[in-house]
Amino acid sequence: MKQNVWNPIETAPVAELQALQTARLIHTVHHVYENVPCYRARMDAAGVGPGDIRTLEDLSRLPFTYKQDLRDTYPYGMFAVPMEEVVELHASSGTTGKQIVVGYTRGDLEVWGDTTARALVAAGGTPGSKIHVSYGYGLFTGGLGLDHGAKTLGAVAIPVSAGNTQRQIQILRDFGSDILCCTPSYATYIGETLAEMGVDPSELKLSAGIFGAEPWTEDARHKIEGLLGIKAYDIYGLTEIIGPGVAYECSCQQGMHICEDHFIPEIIDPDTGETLPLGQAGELVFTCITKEAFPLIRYRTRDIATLSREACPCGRTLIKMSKPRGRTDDMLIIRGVNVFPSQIESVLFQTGQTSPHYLLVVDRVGNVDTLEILVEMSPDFEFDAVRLVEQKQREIAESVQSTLGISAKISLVSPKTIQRSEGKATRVIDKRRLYE
Ligand code: DLL
Repeated sequence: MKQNVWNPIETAPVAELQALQTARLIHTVHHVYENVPCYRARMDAAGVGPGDIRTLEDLSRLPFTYKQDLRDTYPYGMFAVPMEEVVELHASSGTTGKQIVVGYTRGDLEVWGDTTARALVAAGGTPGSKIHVSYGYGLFTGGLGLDHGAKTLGAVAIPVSAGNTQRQIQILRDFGSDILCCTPSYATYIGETLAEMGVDPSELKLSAGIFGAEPWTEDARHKIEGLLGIKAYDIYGLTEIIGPGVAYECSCQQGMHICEDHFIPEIIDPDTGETLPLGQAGELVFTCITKEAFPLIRYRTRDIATLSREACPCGRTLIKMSKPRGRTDDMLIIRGVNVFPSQIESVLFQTGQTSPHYLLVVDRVGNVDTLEILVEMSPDFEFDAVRLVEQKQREIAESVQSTLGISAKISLVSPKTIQRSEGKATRVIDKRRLYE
C-alpha cells in the first residue's frame, strides 16, 4: 500500500537517513556550543566538547535539556541566532509555571512547513485541497503550524482558528473544506454540533481530520470518525521542538512517523535517564538537528511513548512513535496507583452509553486520596430511571476497579453538563494541589 509522500526523505533507506542525521547532529552541536551560553556551560561541566560528538551513539554523552532550563533563560536565553534572523515567535504556558518562548528563522519556518505538509499529504492532502484549520492561531503553535504546511503544499489554508462552532460548520459546508485540523476534543464537539444542527456529514466534502495536541484514545478516534464521516489521523508535536509536525500518522495508522531527518528521538527511563531499547515504554527525548533559532539538545518532553522501526506498509522508513499515553506530569498517583486519564477514558468508552465527556476530580480526605469520575451519559440514556443510573454507576466503578486497580466514585451527569473544549480539554481537577 505505497502512498504519496511529500518529501522523498520519508522513504529513504535507514542508512542514508542516519548518515544525514550524523552530519546534522555534528553541525548542531557546534552551533549550540558556540552560540548558546547555557549549552556551552552544560557541556563544559559534563566534560564533553563539540569535537567529541562524531556518531549517533555519541548523542547519549550530551546533557539533557529540561523545561526548567527554558524558564530560567526566559525569554530569549536559548536562542542560537541574533534577533535580526528571527521572523516568528511562539509561546507555551503549559499548565503550571512560567511560559516559555521559542523563535524561528526563515529557514526554520521552511522546515516547519515541510513537516506539517508531510502530515497533510499522509492524510490525503494534495495541492488545491482546502485545509480548515481550527487549531488556535496566535502564540499557540497549532494554528500557524498547520497553516505553514498547507501553504508549503500549495493547498488552500482556511485560517478559521478555534471557537464559534456553528460558524465552523457553516464554513466547513459552504467552503467545501477537505481536511479539518483541530484538537480531538474540539473535533468531537464540532461533530456533536453538526448532529444538533441537523447537518448530515454527507453534506460536507470533508474526507479526513488531523487531530493532536492532547492525548486521545482509539475509541475517541472511532467516535470522531462516525460523527464527522471521515478518517481521523493523529499528529504530534510540542512548542519547544517546533510545534505540530514532529510526528504524524500515515493511513496505515500503526504509529506516528517521526521527522527524524530533523528531530532525533530517544526513549529513556524517566527516573535514571538511561536510554531504553526500541519497543520499551519511557520518556521521549528529542534533539533538533536542523533548527537554527531554537535548537534543543536531548529535550525531556515528559511524554511517555514507545518507538518502533518495524517496516510500514506505506513505504515510509521514518521511525514510528506510539500514541503518547500521557505526560509524566499528567499521571495521577491515587493511593499509590499510577493512572493516566487516557486509561480511564478507555474504560469509559468500553462501558457503553457514555459520551466522550468526562472529568476526573481528585481530592484528599484525611490522608486518603479520592477519585470521582463525572461522566456524561449519551442522550439516549434513561436518566429518570434511578435504578438504571445506579446500576450503570456500579458497572463503571467495577470496570475501573478491575482494569486499573483503583476504586472511584462514579457520578453520571446529564448530557451537555461537562464543559466542551475548543482547544485542549481539561480532564482533571486535582484539588490535592491546593494543599501543597
Ligand atoms: O500541542 C503542538 C501541537 C499542535 C501538536 C497541534 C499537534 C497539533 P504544546 O502546546 O507545546 O504544543 O503541547 C505539547 O501536547 O508534549 C504532549 O504532551 C501533547 N501532545 C501533542 N500532540 C499530542 C498527540 C502542541 N498527538 C504537548 N497525542 C506534548 C498526545 C499530544 N499528546
